[in-house]
Amino acid sequence: MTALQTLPVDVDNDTVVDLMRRDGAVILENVIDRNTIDGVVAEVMPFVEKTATGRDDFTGRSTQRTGALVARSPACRALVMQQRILKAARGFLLPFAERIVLHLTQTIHILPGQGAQMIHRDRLAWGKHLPPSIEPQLNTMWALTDFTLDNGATRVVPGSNGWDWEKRAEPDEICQAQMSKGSVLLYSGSVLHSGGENRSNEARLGLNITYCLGWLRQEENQYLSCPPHIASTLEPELQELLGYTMGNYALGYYSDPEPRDEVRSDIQPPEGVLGRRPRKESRFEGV
Ligand SMILES: O=C(O)CCC(=O)C(=O)O
Ligand SMILES: [Fe+2]
Repeated sequence: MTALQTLPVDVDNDTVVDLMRRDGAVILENVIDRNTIDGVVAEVMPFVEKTATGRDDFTGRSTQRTGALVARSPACRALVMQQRILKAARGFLLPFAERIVLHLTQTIHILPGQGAQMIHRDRLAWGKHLPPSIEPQLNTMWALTDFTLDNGATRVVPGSNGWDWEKRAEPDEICQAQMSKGSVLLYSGSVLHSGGENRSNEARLGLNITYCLGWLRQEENQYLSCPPHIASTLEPELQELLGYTMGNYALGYYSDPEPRDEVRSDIQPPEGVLGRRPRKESRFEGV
């Protein structure tokens, strides 16, 4: 059985990327400090507490999944842009694209009594249409509580990123991402994994931030989850990760759907969001 490797945060990027290619997953230890974690938890918990539990066995009937975290939580924005992690994500994904984008943001709060999630590959979000040689996605699971064998630490099958699609994992091939609060599990879209069973009396809180190739459709619709009037207040790097810039020479342009100035000066924008929409002269400009 291949074990899941745990590395110090200052390890060189090639080692991280090589392990991602070999095992499909690796843990980086103590990437953020306790104060930063406390800040994230304080911002996300009010939303988590209002989130309904999952609707089926995959989303988890005793699991709360809470998204739109770029719009909702400035502290999460910093983690989306955490440079150590972005370097690993770019090293892993950029052989296959010009740029990466944010695929989803989601806290996963596994409550006591939640059984293990079914083992899966996240790249199935795009069906089986992408050739196996393309790595479409890199996930991060930030431990906002300790991740233990008992409280639902993510299950991972190291090396299964290279397996045939149909091959099943034997129980002794499944590892768990035991890690302390502040550490991060990196795992590819191709590796078999799942949420673990929570047999403890405490909830497990993970922050799943994932990145994908810039030419793929994002799992969480970032234009709706972080609409233009919020996106226009963010740093350029974050705007780019959301997808509010050209993905390539022709990818992602837009035209003003209500060209008021040029065509009908009598149409005025309604109050509210539309009135605050970024204009074409901003960096959101299309062609
Ligand atoms: O909660 C976890 O540890 C993993 C969840 C997961 O893999 C998923 O929902 O796709
Ligand atoms: Fe998953």
